[in-house]
Amino acid sequence: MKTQYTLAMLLLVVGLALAGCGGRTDDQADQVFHLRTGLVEGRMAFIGVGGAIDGVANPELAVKAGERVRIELHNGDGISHDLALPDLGRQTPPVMGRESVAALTFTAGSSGAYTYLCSVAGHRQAGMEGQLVVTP
Ligand SMILES: [Cu+2]
Repeated sequence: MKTQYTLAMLLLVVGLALAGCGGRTDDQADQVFHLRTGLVEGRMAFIGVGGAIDGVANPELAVKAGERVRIELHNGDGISHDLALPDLGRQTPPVMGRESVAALTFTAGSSGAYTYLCSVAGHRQAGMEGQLVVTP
């Protein structure tokens, strides 16, 4: 029963994440970034997976204004995390349990540097912080 409950919760979280896309799918994003949670040199981090950010801790996510951006957060350490962009009022649901995934899709607005971070208490201070950089 516990497994079924966990599965139901997972489907709910994925459903909510998809609902946040407004019906658009992964393919329709101009930029897709995959970040995996883990430890780098004893500090908590978002670690880039694939492309130019592969293996980079708290990579700078470079996008252009007006682009559709999707950030997928993969749980790599079994600790509860999320990814929040406080300046944009955006936040993924929490990823609880190893290999769970949550995503955030949005259209990049005005140029500037926006902090992304994990909002779980103490995690930003432990290292989970990076920048989304929007250029014209
Ligand atoms: Cu965290």
